[in-house]
Amino acid sequence: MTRVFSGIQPSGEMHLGNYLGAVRQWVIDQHEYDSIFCAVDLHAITTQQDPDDLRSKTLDTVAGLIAAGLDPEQCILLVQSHVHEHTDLAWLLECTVSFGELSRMTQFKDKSARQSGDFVSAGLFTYPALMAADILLYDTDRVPVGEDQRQHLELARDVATRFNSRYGDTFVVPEAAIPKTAARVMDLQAPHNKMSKSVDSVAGTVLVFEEPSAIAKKFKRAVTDSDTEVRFDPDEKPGVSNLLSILAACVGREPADVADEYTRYGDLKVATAEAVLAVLEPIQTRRTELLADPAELARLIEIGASKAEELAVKVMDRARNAMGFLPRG
Ligand code: AQP
Repeated sequence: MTRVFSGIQPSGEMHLGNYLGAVRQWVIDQHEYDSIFCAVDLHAITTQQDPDDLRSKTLDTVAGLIAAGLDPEQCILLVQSHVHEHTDLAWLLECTVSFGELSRMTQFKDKSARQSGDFVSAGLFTYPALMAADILLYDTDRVPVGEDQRQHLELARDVATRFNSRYGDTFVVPEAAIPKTAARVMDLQAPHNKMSKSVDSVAGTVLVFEEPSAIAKKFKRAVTDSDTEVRFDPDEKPGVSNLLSILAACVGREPADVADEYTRYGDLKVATAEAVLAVLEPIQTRRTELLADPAELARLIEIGASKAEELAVKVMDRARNAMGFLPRG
């Protein structure tokens, strides 16, 4: 059966881009494929995290994923740091990827430029090797991600192919699965930038678990342009096109078709906010219930770690043997 793997960083609160670009597809995939989803806390520490904050955000992220529809009976849902094979394999892959390849990653260039002060962690630079390890560790065929992860996915494929040709067939070479609509949800205040946890743009970022009235207000204030025509044209009209993409993704239609129904920006903003809230409100209710029972959440997290570990150990052994490490007596 096709194996699916994907992850989300608990470096901040889940936003609409995470949900429409990735998590929503995961909820569908768990019913069709053998699926593994992960709160990638080891990725989160590539930028500095407060320890208490990281703990609570990791728990929040898992609760958020279950509230969004992931069923721990139907998929494996784990916290990355609970399965140490992720970091074990990452080192082997760091030695299989080149400095030049990592230097070309646009996310590293963007994120390192945004770091305050001079400190840029080495982990931020080598992060794509850890991401490749996450994926390759589970013999993954399909990786549902937003458009921003395409380059990292290509790198994971290159690393797998290189490893297989140097050391013999070891890893499955994965494919990206990127949604047709809302693959790159943009910041409502800066529609040339993607909506992101790590960018400080409160008014431009719609959080999945934010108060409905605050969400409606953010859409009302979304940046459009000085023109008045509602048309899907991401290059010329990024703000309006972003609203159309979000609306289309929420109602299951194409952005260009949805555009035909609006002549005024104000109406488009109201309709988009309503469509988003219709999708988010049931998720918000479920999450409140889940967070009220931390013991149950801890139990589900432990089950996910055990199931994932069982799979990871086998692939890790295969990779170690292929590379020539001496087995323990
Ligand atoms: N704006 C987005 N539109 C569509 N998909 C998105 N994803 C992220 N942003 C968008 C997808 O969500 C999944 C989890 O990604 P992440 O945890 O890396 O999310 P982030 O919000 O992008 O977090 P950061 O810290 O701000 O990360 P950077 O700036 O490093 O990307 C992924 O499948 C991602 O594609």
